Amino acid sequence: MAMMVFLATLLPAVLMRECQNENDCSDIYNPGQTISGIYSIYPAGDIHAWVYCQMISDGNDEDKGGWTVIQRRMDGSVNFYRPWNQYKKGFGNVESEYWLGLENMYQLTRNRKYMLRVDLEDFQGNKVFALYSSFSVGPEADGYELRVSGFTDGGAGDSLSFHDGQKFTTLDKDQDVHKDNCAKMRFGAFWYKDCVLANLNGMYIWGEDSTYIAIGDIWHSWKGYYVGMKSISMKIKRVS
Ligand SMILES: [Ca+2]
Repeated sequence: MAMMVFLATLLPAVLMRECQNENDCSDIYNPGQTISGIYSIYPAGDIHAWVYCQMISDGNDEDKGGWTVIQRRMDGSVNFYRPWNQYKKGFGNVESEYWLGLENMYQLTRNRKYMLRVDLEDFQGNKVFALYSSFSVGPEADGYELRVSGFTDGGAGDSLSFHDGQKFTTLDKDQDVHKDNCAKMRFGAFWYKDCVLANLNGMYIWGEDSTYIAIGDIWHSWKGYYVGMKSISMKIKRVS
């Protein structure tokens, strides 16, 4: 309770609710809450997490609803080159850049069906997205394996299906199929294969930089290996 009061003082614009029945932003949206902002959720029913809920978007009808943002980049303010325990539990600032955490993603998707939308924006203000009708993350015992399918193109092209079925790799935990550690080679952490078409947790390189291949927060099918995004959000919504 003291923490709630503290946060309410610190962030007057932040919306907060406290209810353990709310597993994700869909639960918060459905009763009629339509304002995007920071909310409290319980991915596993008992473990608490703060999250950004995108309630109304600038997209079309199928994009409306309670989207739970599981990853967000917008200004390079948070360092995403982090070890396994950080990617497991989550890190960053929920009001700006953050990673919700692999364990939370597993708990959310283990018993419920979700779609995934990846929104991208470049430094010229162009916006595209990629939609996947099915998204889940496996348990830690399986390396938090990514399962993603059912691509629909929103202008971004498909750079994520390549990573389907891969385990998560960080700088200190190599679970990719490359002989070396892809997280170290690409300065990120991801469901790398041999290594990457989508390096969404890569370095924030402020646009185009061809010094090293694919180290930025890139999405190959839209901008290639050398153009980092200005903003990214990975968000999930329950499929009824
Ligand atoms: Ca490897």
